[in-house]
Amino acid sequence: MVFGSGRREKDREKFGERIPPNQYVVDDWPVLTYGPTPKVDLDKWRLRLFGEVESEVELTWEQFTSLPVSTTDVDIHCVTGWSRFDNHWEGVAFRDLLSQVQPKPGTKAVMAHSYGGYTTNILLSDLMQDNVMVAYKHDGNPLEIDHGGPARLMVPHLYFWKSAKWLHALQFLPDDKPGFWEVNGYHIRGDPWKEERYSNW
Ligand SMILES: Nc1nc2c(c(=O)[nH]1)N[C@H]1C(S)=C(S)[C@@H](COP(=O)(O)O)O[C@H]1N2
Ligand SMILES: [Mo]
Repeated sequence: MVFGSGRREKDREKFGERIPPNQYVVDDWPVLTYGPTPKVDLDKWRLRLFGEVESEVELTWEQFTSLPVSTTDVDIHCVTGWSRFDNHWEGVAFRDLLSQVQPKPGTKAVMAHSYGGYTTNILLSDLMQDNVMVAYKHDGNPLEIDHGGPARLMVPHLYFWKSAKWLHALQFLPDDKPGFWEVNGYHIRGDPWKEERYSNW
């Protein structure tokens, strides 16, 4: 294996514009978790939609998986440098999840809350983009616990720390504010194409 800028330069030559600047391609799927991995039984699992919404909801696993199913094939990009091509995801599109609540006028951002306490902020306009979903299957199999099962947020056009594993709640906010890694020096938005890796504020 070639590490460092050599590998990044080679992959840029090989894959061209498909790969964001200064990333390299992996064939395996690294696990990146800060802290312990929470285990959530499906009968206790809930997805809470709260904050700046007309009325809050809490979905059970059965209710959540009864929502329309979407699939998408996308590349994912971790801020530590790896990109993984051609991931096949299955889950509930964020736009379809929004049919469950009515965000109040002026809602700008969402804080994703994970089981275990991890948080990350995403602009509502980013969540409304194509291919954003709460995913529960990857490459045809139920999402493995290390990769965020039962269900994780999946926002492929931003660095992958925005894709909260073990998703438990989406909190609608009047203004954007930093989550866990954003407080600790990561960029507030995290666009890999603009290399928004570290803090701009
Ligand atoms: N709850 C939670 N979600 C998380 C993380 C985490 O530590 N806890 N790590 C983030 C980071 S930095 C990345 S790169 C991806 C990694 O997902 P993976 O382990 O499935 O590759 O999950 C993101 N979501
Ligand atoms: Mo990451």
